This record gives sequence, structure tokens and C-alpha cells, in this order.
Amino acid sequence: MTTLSPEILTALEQQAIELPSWAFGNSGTRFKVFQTPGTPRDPFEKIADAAQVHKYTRLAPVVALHIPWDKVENFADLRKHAEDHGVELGTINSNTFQDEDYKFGALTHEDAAVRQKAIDHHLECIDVMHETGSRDLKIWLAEGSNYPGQADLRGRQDRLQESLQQIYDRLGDNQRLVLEYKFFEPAFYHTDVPDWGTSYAQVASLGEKAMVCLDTGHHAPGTNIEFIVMQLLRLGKLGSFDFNSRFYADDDLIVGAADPFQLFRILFEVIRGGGLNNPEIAFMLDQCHNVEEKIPGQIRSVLNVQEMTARALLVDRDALAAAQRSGDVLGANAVFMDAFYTDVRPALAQWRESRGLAADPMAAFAASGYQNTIAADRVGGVQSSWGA
Ligand code: PSV
Ligand code: MN
Ligand code: MN
Repeated sequence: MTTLSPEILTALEQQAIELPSWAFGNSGTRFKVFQTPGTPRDPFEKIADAAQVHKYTRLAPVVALHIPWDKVENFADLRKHAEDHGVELGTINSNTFQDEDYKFGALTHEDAAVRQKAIDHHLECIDVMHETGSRDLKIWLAEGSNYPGQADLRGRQDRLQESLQQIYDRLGDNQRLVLEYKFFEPAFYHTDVPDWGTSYAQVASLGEKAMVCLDTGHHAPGTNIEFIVMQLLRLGKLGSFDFNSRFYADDDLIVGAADPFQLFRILFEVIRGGGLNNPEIAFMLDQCHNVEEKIPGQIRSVLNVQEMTARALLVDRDALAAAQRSGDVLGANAVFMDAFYTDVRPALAQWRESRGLAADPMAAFAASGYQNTIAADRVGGVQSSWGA
């Protein structure tokens, strides 16, 4: 069995993954949203479920909220509820993609009144952040156009800058804005924040408290995502990840499911660029569980991240650097691949046991009976869904 050095175990201790509240609600495609017994009916129940993931893995102490999906009357109550369950509230995600007024844009809209409405929504999100104790406001914009000529690309970019500036100016000293990019969808011809370069250009002119969010599912096939990770870290502008997997588009599948090697390469660059304890980066998941069970889906996800992190930490960086310096192409590649091919699962299971956790969190959760309890208890009311 591969053993993990004390240095690696210490580095792994620092791993903290942020879970998306919406992963615990029902989600689906435009064809069907399937219902699951026991699915949360409100944000309080989502937090309780998220806390189960942390309970069995000690990897997921923070839960991100989406507004208005997670709007409650009193956010101080929700914060207290989270703390009582051993987790804290994290990133606040804004939502300008489900309102009729935003058909032709929100922060970029031609009409100043619509832009103001979208700006006000973000100011409300900042108010929420004060109550929840959150540091980050995450902005993803569903803005763009479907046909060449439909929109003034340059004008929209200028209006975006002005709108973001107003939001940025309202941030508290310890708050940040992270701007997420996505290359297409729901717009199909152009998107106003399609790539890391646009996000970087926008946040760089806002100031130090504005950073880029990299969602791993938001790139064209074949994109070298770890290169982008490296570059943003170099520039001091990587604010957060939205981790997930994709086969075709923005699939939001379990992180590490489609391409564990890509996850390994990304985490290697995170470690190379300053490590897991970099306070600037929020390691978030942005996933949906359409057909699989949600709590085990999230447990699987955080374990996948931990596993690929351990493998990335196993890369013999000195040997790699020596091979790189001497132009030993195959030697360098072998050092890298040796780490990737190392099965760290038994060592991680043993380490978990040494910390008072079950060796197999998936099995321990299944045996706990929690799923049956919530299925029996949560009858009546309306199940939460992505988009509700
Ligand atoms: C958009 O595709 C996105 O990745 C953004 O992060 C949204 O907030 C999230 O999905 C909603 O699932
Ligand atoms: Mn995302
Ligand atoms: Mn997405």
C-alpha cells in the first residue's frame, strides 16, 4: 500500500471544499426534472443535508447559496442553523437569468432601468453577505446574443464594466466579487463574459477585490484548463473554482467522473501555484445530481477531489524539475504519470480512520439511515428544484 508522508497529510488537512446548496435540490434537463424522496423543501433542509457530507468526510465545511433560490426571511437564522450543523455559509451566487426583464441582458442591457434592476439585485446580495458572513459574491451572467448583428458587442462590454463598477463599489472591506465566465449557453452566438481573458479584463479594471471564477465545465472541448489555472494564479486573480465534469457541454456531472486526469492536472497547478491553503481561492463544486442520489453524489465528489489532490501531492517535484531542466521529456512525463497512476484510496481510508472517521464514507452514510429518515419526514411541502 502506498503511504502518504506527514507533509502530504498535513497539506490534505487544509483541504476545504464548498458545496452548492442547489446540488441537494432536484435538477434535470429541459426534458424532465425527476423527483427524489426526501429532497429538501427549503434552504434549512438543504443545509442539513450538506452537513451530512461534512460529517462523513470532514472535507466540506462551507455551503454556497444562490439568491433568490435560497432566499429566507432571516439570514441570521440560516447562519445559526448552519453553525448548529457544523458548517458555515459561503459564497453568495446572484441570479439574473430567470426574469422576463432580462431577456436581452441584465448588467449589459440597453435600457438603463433594466440594468439598474440587475445592479440592485447584486446590492441585495451584498446585504445578504453581511448577514451570512460571506466573503464572496459570485456573478455569472446569462447574457449574450444569438445572431450576428443582433447586439452591439462593444457597447455591451462597456455597459458591463459600468454596472460591475457600481456593484464593486458597494463591497465591504472583506468582501470580494468573483466573475464567472462561460463560453456559450444560454446565448449561442456571443456571450458577454465568454472566457477567462474577458473576465480578467473586467475584474482587473475594477480593483483588487475582484477576481475570476473558473468553472471547469465552461470551456470548449480540448481547452487546456490547467494552463488557465496556472496563468490566473500567476496573475493573482484566481478567486474561485466551480468544479464539475463534462462530456459534451455544461453537463454539471460529478467532479472527476468524466476525466480524473484533468482534475489531477488542475490540482497539480494549484499546488505548484501556492498550494491548497491559498486563502484567495474558494474551492467550490457546481454540480447537479439529476438521476443519482444527492448526498452520496456530493460525498463521492469531495472524495474524488481529495483523491486527486493526494495524487497531485505525490508528484516528485524535485525529480520533475531535474528532468525538465535536462530536457528529459519522457523522464519528466514518467514522474508526472507515476503520481497519477498511484492508488491512494487505501492510504486515505486508513488516514480517515486515524481521525475518527469511517474508512468508507459512502458506506457509512448509507448505513446511517439518514436517507430513509428524510424520505419519511419530508412529506408535504414542495421539493426544492434548480430554478425554484
Ligand atoms: C452557469 O452555468 C453556472 O455554472 C453558474 O455558476 C450558475 O450560478 C450555476 O451554473 C447554476 O447552476
Ligand atoms: Mn458555475
Ligand atoms: Mn455552469
